[in-house]
Amino acid sequence: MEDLKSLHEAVISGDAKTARTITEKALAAGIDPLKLVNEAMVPAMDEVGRRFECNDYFVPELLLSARAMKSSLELIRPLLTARGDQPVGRVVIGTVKGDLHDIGKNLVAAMLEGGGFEVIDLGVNVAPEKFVATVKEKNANIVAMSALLTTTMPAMKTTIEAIKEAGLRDKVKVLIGGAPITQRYADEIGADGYSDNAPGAVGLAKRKTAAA
Ligand code: B12
Repeated sequence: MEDLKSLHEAVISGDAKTARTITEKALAAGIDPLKLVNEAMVPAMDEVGRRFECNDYFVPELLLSARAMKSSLELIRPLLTARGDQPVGRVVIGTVKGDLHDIGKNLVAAMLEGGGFEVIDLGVNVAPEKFVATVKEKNANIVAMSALLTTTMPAMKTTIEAIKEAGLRDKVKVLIGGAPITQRYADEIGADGYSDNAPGAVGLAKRKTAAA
């Protein structure tokens, strides 16, 4: 499909304007927004990551690609958030302390909203105390954490510990994700669930709230 290919290329080359224009055009033509995300944008960011690894790309290029991805996602996000009146559950989501990556987290947040959850998005670089305070304040039943750096993964463990110390561990299910995260790591730090993709995060959130 021509639009998918050009969107893929626009994200790789960090051309936000073109990425947005193609997205607009594709959505107007009735292309499934999820198809744009899963078949053009996510593979494009994978390619950007690969180029970064081989030193073909550096941080400025990453930023441009991330910006292109965001400008396109701005158009897609509202379409993923079809909703009923009663939220299925309330999720506090954020990228953990020290970590500024938010593309995957934003996708997960949008898909959770689309799945009928009320989502409180704390953004990036979220301290454990902030997660805890928001769970209390908003009476949330899910905490969703994202980490993209091996150096920030331990902040997930620290956050779970802070939730325990605040006496809230029985009240919330903790879901984690991000490129370096594995099921094994989730088990190791006592998280309730892990998924390597956004639709998987929604399934997980539904199962975990149903089981509560
Ligand atoms: C874009 C990008 C950036 C952008 C981020 C822009 C932004 N607004 O997010 C910028 C340029 C800012 C950046 C900076 C850095 N980055 Co960077 N970045 C990337 C890159 C290329 C893509 C990440 C991405 O967006 N992927 C696309 C999304 C859709 O995928 P995702 O995040 O994995 O999310 C999916 C799943 O994981 C899952 N998921 C995500 N969160 C959650 C949460 C839950 C609860 C669940 C269930 C699921 C889930 O669902 C998502 C959707 O499918 C990756 C390479 C890569 N391939 O991952 C490097 C990468 C993550 N960065 C890396 C590095 C080293 C850095 C820097 C340290 C570089 C530097 N020297 O300054 C800084 C760190 C800044 C900081 N403190 O955070 C390394 C990390 C290495 C490591 N082992 O830790 C990577 C892997 C590149 C590499 N191969 O070296 N980066």
